[in-house]
Order: sequence, then C-alpha cells, then structure tokens
Amino acid sequence: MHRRQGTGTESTRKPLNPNTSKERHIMQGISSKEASPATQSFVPQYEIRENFSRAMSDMYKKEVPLYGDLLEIVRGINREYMKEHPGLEDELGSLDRVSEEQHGAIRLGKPEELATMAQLFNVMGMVPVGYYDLSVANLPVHSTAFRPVDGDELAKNPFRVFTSLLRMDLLDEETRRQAEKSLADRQIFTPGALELIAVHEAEGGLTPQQADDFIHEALETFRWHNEARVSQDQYETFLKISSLLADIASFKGPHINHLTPRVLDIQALHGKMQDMGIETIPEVQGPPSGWPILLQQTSFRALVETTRFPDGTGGYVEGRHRARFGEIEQRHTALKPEAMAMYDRLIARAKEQGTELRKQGEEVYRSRYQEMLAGIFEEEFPAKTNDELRRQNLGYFTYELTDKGRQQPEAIAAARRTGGSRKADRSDKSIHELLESLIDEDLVRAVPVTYEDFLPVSAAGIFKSNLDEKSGLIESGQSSNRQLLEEALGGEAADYHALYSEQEEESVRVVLSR
Ligand code: OOG
Ligand code: NI
Repeated sequence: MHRRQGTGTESTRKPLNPNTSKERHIMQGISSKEASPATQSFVPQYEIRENFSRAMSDMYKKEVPLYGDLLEIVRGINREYMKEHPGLEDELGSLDRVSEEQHGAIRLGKPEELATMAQLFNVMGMVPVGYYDLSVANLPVHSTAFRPVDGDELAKNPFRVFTSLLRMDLLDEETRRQAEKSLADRQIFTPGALELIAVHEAEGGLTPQQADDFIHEALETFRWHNEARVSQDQYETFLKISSLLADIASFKGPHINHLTPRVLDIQALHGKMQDMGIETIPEVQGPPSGWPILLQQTSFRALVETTRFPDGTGGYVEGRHRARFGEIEQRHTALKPEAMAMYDRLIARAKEQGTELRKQGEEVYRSRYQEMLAGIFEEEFPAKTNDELRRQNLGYFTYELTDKGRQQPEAIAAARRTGGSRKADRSDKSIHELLESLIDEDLVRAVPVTYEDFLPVSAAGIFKSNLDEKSGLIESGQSSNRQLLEEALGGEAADYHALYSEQEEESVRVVLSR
C-alpha cells in the first residue's frame, strides 16, 4: 500500500520528478527510471533496496541476537496498535510493511570511502539528504543520511542509512597522522562490489543475477570483522582521544553499528524493554510523547565484542571493543522550518534543565526528565495534534480529495473562485485558507507527511550513550563544515525541507486543479 503522501488519488502517488527538483544536483542520469526499453530487465531499485535491507537484518540478527528478539516485540506492539487504530493501515501501509521499516548507521574514515558509499547506495536509489554537524556535541564527525526521496519509493521501502565521516580537520596533528596512517590503504569494498557499482553506472541498472551478487558483495562492507588493523596500543591511544575515533580508525570496515526498527508506540516498547531487564538510555530522545512531531528514539548499550589486535609478530592479542547497540524509533509528522526552530529551542532548554536534574543524581534524572520535557512543550509548543499542526501551518501535509470531493468537482471549483479575488497574489496564506475551508466542507482531507530524517541533538545523544563516558570528545567550539562533506560526496546533500515542501505543493496543485 501507499503511504506517507496520501492514499486516495493517483496523482498524489506520482513520484516527484527528480529532474525538476532543484535539490537533486547529484547522482542523476543513472536512475533506472531513465532506462530505455532495451534495458527493461533491470531489477527496480526499490527491490534491490528491500532485499539489501532484509539481508542486512538477517546478518545483524546473527551478530546481535537481541536485535532479533526486539524485532518480534516491535511487531507485536505494532500489531496491537494497528488493531486499536483501524484506518492507520491506509496511512502507514500494512503491518508487515511498517514492521520491516528500519534505518542503520555507519561511520567512515576517509572521503574516498564516502564517495564510493554514495555510489553504492545510489544503486538502491538512496541519495544523501541533510547535513548533521556533530561537532556541536564535541564529536569529531559530520553526517548525512542516504535514503530514497520520491514519494512512491519511500512508500515501497524507506530504508535509510545515517552515515558519518570522520573529521580529520578536528584532530590534533599527531592523532591525524596516526589515523591517516591506519586508514591509508584500507579498502572497505570488495572487488565484486566495485565492479557491480561500475556496471550499474555504465548500464543504468542491474539484472536479477547482478542484483543478487551486488547485495551479497555490498553486505561484506557492513559486516563485523573482529580483527583490528592496528595494535592494541594504537587502539588504546585512539580510545583515549576519542572512542568514536577508535571505532572508525582501528578496524577493517565500517561495521553497521545499529539497525533501528520503527515502532508505533515507543512508550509501550520502553516498558517491555524494562520488563526484559534491558537497560535503555535514561531518556527517550526527541520530543515528549503525546506530541505527534518528528522522531522519538530510545537505545540500549553497545555489546562488548572480543577483538583480535595484531601483535606485530604475525600473531594476535585478544581485546575488547564496544561497537554495536540497539535502537528503536517512532516517527511522526515532519515540521516546517519555523516549527522546527521552535522545537530546537525547547529541546535545548530541556537539555539545560536536564543537566541541573542530573546534579541531583541519575535516578532523579531518569524519573523526572520526561515530565519536565512535557511541561516545557505543554507551555510553549503551540500545537499538540496533527489538526493543530496543520491549521497553524506548522507541519507538512499532503492533500487529497475525499469521496465527496471527487463527486463534487464543481464545489471545489466554486471554492477556488470565491478565493479568486485573492488569486492574483495566490499567497501561501490564501491557499492555506482555501484548503482549510475545503477540509471543513469535507471535500479535501490532509495526510501528515512522515519525518524521514534525523535530529542532530538526538543523534548526539545516541552517539554519546554508546561511547565510553569520558572519552570520545573533541574540543568544543568547532564549526560545521558542510562543504567538506559535500566535497567528499562529490555533490550536494539534498535539503529535506525542500523535499517535504515539494511533496506538499505537488499534492496541492493536483487537488486544486481539478
Ligand atoms: C549514529 C547515531 C545517530 C540516529 O538515529 O540518530 C543515529 C551513530 O552512532 O553512528 O543513528
Ligand atoms: Ni539511529
């Protein structure tokens, strides 16, 4: 089923045209959409993406068994939730579809690795969206998220990978030298993967056999390799400076560090996890429960894995490394820039008050944070329901005709004419008012657009909760460097606000042009 951008009309399902999108400067011309009739036997990108996401999930279940247990629990909660909220399936897709949705995260060391990673994800129709500056949290990385962007592609499978790149420019000279030395001749892609990426770029797609081989080869890059590239001494040196650096620069590849399923009731899940004795982070990251906005996430501590460090004489010494963790998320409505700025302000305030609470002890923090956060939002955030978000123009929505609207095109036309005096200026405001009146008359309905991206403050909380307490930090007061990331990507990362508003505007055009 289709979801996220409406359920009714053919046209709201129509993909946004990537060639008219100003935001997609990069990685065009190699999408399977442009395949000629002679190349019709190519596997659609969403199918490769879905099969890859499944294969990754199967691999991670073996590597981190608790992840598999949690998937079952998430599915159970989603089943219950859908039963209690009939009609949700129309908006979100089937239970299977929602319960299979997930994002992963990796951390890369070199710009070339990011460049090739962008090509690898592009085979599956995933492009870089957003720039996340983690230096604000004293972490020496910056990030983007690879994901599909077209409405129908998201509806089929929205698999995303939060991808971070080490910022060598934030390391001191000696550390940078050591990191560069360790990473210099690292090759994280198999020859087979590189070959199939090249085939995809040359031919514009992959045949079924090539697609299967691609998934198999690509997966190797994300696997956990327990042999380190550096001596234990070097590892410990990295660790003291930054545990994130140690994770990035000591190993053979960018092991997938978590895979996060989407749950429909994060509080229910939180309760179940406590019952199971899983120690989660003290606070759910993101907005308070009860506000259908953005993204809420919880995570639990990384596993400790045994690691073999080369001893320099052809043998190994055994050590340990903390690399993988578990995370679950609940996704809600995407916010417009003004509302997002408001959200950022309130979260910053909550973090400050949280620091005060922490001084009274971890238990106090754990028990009082959510309440304090909800209090701040209750007082200051102007909308608490999707209807309120829409009326105040704070969230992104797609619009579609109701059955009544479809049967009465003349009523829509009449409403448009009444608003006609304002047609000349056709301001966003008058369109917004027109849509609201059509909704009041039950001619049009609005569907919230799901937030498909990430939140830097939450991401920082997730990173930190899974790094060793005292290490992993760089000097504060560093600056973001989007240009550096985009140079590595070989193009721009798309602006997610532009993507969401394009989705909304397209649906409005369709509804109003009938
Ligand atoms: C990425 C942490 C960020 C999220 O969901 O915000 C993230 C990492 O630890 O590599 O995945
Ligand atoms: Ni995550």
